[in-house]
Amino acid sequence: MEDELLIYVDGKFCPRSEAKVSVYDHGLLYGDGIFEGIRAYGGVVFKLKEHIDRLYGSAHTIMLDIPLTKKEMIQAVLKTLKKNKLKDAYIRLVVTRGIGDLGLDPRKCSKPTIIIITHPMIALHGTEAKEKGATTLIAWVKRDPVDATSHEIKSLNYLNSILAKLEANVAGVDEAICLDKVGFVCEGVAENIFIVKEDEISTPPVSTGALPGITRNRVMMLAEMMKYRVAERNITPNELFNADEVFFTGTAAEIVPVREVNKRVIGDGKPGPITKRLMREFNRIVRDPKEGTKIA
Ligand code: PXG
Repeated sequence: MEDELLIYVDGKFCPRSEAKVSVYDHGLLYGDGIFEGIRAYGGVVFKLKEHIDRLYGSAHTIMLDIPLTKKEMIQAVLKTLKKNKLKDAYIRLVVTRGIGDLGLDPRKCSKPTIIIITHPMIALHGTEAKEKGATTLIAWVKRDPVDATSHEIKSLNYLNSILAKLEANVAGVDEAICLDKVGFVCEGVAENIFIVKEDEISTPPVSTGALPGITRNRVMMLAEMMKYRVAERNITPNELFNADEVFFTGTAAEIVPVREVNKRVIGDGKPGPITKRLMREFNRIVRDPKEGTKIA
């Protein structure tokens, strides 16, 4: 089944084994490109318009003209899902600067490469992390600041996150947490982070270099609807260690409780009641056609 998946490359559908890009593509040579990770649940692509808006925002910042309108891009995503008969899927949308030469000047690239991969859903965090909570560490590598290759731009430069992930892997924990240059908590490697303390739910501001996550946004709205106090504010590592609850949010991760940070147990070491309530609510809304775009 997976070998038969069709991949969209520049308007054509190719079998997975034939879906290739040039070794002169600047996405490969220089990480010069952008992407989105999107999910479909039961035939509804969750927040597709928001992901497309963010993609075009990233493109605007890196001065990359995507040769499709937003509407055409949405149609291309839906068509790829339909071709593959997928209703529950992970979607990777990549736009690179395209084929150039060995110099980095983007003017050498005349046409962006557009890739849409759709895949049956894969779990980013195992069910054990979801049920019992993830173990984490604070990584040595600092999140790129907003005046550098910030993660606000969802670019193909993910080495900053990969360095943190490597450290988590080597230490045998589930996930890494990055701080900003000042030392405030920023985010996970591909997830935003929240803490709960005495009924206040807080998450770091985008000024720490965190991605303005689409899941983060929706979870903040959910928490407000549930009448919790919600704050976007700087969080210190000490506050993280002493939070009642900590959790990650992200497209692939959804909501994942955190039970340990650098061997400090969070709360009573189990997913907390507010995290569990938000997980239940989030699971309920993702299939709602009002929350996204229907495939059919
Ligand atoms: N921070 C970073 C650095 C991310 O890359 C998030 C936060 C969460 O944002 P959303 O909008 O998804 O709530 C991300 C998301 C992947 C993958 O396969 C990465 C992301 C999303 C989906 C898949 O690596 N990053």
